Amino acid sequence: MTILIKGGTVVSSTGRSEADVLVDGETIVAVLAPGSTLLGHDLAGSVDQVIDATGKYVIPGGIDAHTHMQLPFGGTEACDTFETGTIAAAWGGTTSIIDFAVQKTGERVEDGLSAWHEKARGNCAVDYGFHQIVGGVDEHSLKAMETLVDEGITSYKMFMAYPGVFYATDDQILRAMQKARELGLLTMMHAENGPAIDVLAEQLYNQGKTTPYFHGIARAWQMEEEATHRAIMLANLTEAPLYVVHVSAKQAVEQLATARDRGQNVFGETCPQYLYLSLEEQLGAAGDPTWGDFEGAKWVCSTPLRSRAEGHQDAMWQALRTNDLQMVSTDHCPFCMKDQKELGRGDFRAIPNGIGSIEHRMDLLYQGVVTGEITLERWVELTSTTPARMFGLYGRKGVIQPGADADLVVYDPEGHTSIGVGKTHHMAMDHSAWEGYEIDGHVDVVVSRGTVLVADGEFHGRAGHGQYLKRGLTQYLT
Ligand code: DUC
Ligand code: ZN
Ligand code: ZN
Repeated sequence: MTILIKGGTVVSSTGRSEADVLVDGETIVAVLAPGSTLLGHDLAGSVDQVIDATGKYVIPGGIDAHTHMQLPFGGTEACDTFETGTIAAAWGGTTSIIDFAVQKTGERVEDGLSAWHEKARGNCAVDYGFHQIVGGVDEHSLKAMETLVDEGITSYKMFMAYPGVFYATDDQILRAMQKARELGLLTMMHAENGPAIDVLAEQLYNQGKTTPYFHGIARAWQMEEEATHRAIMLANLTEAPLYVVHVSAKQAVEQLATARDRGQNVFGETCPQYLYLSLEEQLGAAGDPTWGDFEGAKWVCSTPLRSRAEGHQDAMWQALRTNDLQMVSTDHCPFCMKDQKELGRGDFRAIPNGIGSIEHRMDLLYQGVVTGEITLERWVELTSTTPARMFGLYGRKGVIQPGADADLVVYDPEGHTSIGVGKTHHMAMDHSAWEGYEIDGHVDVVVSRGTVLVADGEFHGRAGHGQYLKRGLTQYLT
């Protein structure tokens, strides 16, 4: 099957140009100047399919490097399966995800990993890879880390939060980082001081402060800044590269920026929710007729939404411009209000943590181009090119060039996307965290390894098209 994407503006992380993209099978084989006769006088007439991209952008498929399909959490399980979550991803222009295989404390790393392969295999509509959550550091899990690189898993995650669930102590983190340094693994860190947060949360609860808003109060920015600093220091000592996930506090960014200025290999991502949503407007919401002052549960996630009055959202945009933060992932971890978030009615501590955004990341970030927060090129860099480089996929993913996988999105800057249930909602949640958001652009066509997944407002893909991505070592170190 050959496809010619014709007449569009090809956008990369470093520039844009008018060009036609020729796909043969699963691969991009040529990027041609418009009207080029290099491959014949009637290329359009000789291919199997022509996609007209006139007036539109052609970008490399999005890579969401932080998702949690079917994650068991908070007494329930994230409600998107690998099938529903990756179909929603495709609708939104994301053609690769990196999910987290989980080793819980007391389990073997190998068993956790094979359970995740079992969940994903044959069920994904787009390509998928794994990071490994190491939820219990002991001699056995440290030994098991040695096999990860061969499995194509070159990054692992630890938690400084969630005591009793995923929590790692400083001595465990130190030992894991030493091992990661030896193996070339990238350490991903959930940086919040979990034990201190649990004390604050209990105190608030005992004072009768039980609504979702207090989730954000308990998980104060000081808890994020402190843990980020501690992670950076442990990484500095061990010389292990560090990637801090879901950064939301401006003070945490300052810690990252200081370390980067020192030349340390320290990186950070933020997520759409920390760019647009806030403690005051969402966690404190009480307007939904069904949920009343429990409405804020829709937006309970960790790290939490932060106060707009304190300027965290503006600081996240700024950090994306200055490269103090390098990427935007979703931390897609969807729970329904009914039967899931509801578990925490009357006690914010029992609300499953997570927001679902996989379908809207490309659009929400594009809106940042429209409003002048980031450039068009930076949009591509934050959502595709850097994720590919950070997690060892670059060359194959994250770029439009001959030899790369034909993962391509035709994006219409004259189009429009109204986000909300019954409009663009293909995720499994019974609500949208982004209800009412309007985007001045539209994902028109999505191609994954040469197969058209989305076109003309219809899904043409299938569960099982997505393949497991064996990743190389990070390509982003300074
Ligand atoms: N944060 C969330 O919001 N959900 C899952 C785990 C996490 O760290
Ligand atoms: Zn986390
Ligand atoms: Zn996460």
